[in-house]
Amino acid sequence: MASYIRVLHASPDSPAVDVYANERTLAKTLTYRNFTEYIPLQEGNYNIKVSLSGSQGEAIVQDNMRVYPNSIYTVAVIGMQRKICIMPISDLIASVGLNINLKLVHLSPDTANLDIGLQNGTNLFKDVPYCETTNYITLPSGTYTFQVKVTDTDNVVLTVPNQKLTSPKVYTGYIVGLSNSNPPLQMLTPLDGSSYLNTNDSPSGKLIIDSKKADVNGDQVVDTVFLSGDKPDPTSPFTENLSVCVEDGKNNKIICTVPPSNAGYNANLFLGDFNDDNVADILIRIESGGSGGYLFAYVYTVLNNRLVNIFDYEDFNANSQYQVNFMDNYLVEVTQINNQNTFSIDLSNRKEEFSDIYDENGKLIQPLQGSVLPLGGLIPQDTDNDGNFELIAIQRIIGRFNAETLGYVKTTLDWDGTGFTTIKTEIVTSIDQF
Ligand SMILES: [Ca+2]
Ligand SMILES: [Ca+2]
Ligand SMILES: [Ca+2]
Ligand SMILES: [Ca+2]
Repeated sequence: MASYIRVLHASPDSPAVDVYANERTLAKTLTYRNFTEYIPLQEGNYNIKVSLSGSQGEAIVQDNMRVYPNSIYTVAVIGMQRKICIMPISDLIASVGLNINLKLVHLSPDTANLDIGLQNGTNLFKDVPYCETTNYITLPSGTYTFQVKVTDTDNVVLTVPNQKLTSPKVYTGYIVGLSNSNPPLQMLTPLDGSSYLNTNDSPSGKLIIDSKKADVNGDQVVDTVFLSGDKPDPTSPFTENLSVCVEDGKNNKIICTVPPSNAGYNANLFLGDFNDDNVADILIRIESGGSGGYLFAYVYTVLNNRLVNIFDYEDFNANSQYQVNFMDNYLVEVTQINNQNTFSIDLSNRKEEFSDIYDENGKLIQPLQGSVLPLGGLIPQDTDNDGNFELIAIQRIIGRFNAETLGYVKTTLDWDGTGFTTIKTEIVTSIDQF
């Protein structure tokens, strides 16, 4: 894939603008503090032109910009309207690693050089002048309160509380606004494109792991959904830093999201309608690997040009917990903790396997428990033949050790208008019964 570019409107007193790269529209009616999505652009020289929205395209500023191959840029429209200018910012990073990467850009035209640190006094960026982009620093995942001070003073000009930054992602903090007037100073911390875009051969380039086509935003034009990530060992099916992106078939704009659990094996996409609006949604399944055989799974739907999560395996697991007790006469009782529904499994055809835990009369020698494992499989199936998919969730029931499979909990989930609800829970003894 090519290079990517997005636009930030950071000119505090300017009204909405339109931004063009040669003939291509990058931004339409973009207002202060807002970003466009990243738009793919071929390498080359571009004339970047900014005009006030509704002004018939007359430029208020224009500048030339070289777009290098496999690059990612944020083009900021900065300065007061009478001195407006265009500032290309490279969002490319050499390697993402396991931590958060953060850089800072100072875009407040009436503010002196800045020091940016944490509330506990740790300084992160020192003496950053207006129009300067810092290098990336790394931080652990966490919720941060940033303090912005005028360099070498104790004058805190901005406190930015509760910034939840999660790894392994890349962020930029943009300081926008004015110190001495309105709009006030503010820090914007969007995700950088290098967290999820694929630029192929770039140092941070990600591989396409899977891609599928369907209309996912309901405009009748087929879109492309792709799952991209890194493959640290090319001979292994293990992938990490997975992200899912939708390329809008109509305008080639790309929206992406990073699933909370985004590393594992055999990651794949399935497109189909789950929430009954006759528009395909996106199911992502990633195997954990290891002996447990767990599955990380998410369903996303496109709503107002955003990827909205409508199924998260962690919520499913939290609501699908069971108690497993061996009972007399080779019976196992499986009780759903939430609602006390009880099922039983008959092991009388496997007496030999369990001869050491039962006496000759079939009485349990001592109390013994098994367990129901977290989600192990998630199958899209139109169980009621009405044209949309339900989800069949599979959890393995084990006895004394992981390899001792007693059966499976099969849960059928259906969309109820606002979320997935369980319409049926069954115990099956063979995997063929799915
Ligand atoms: Ca579409
Ligand atoms: Ca749908
Ligand atoms: Ca159905
Ligand atoms: Ca349904």
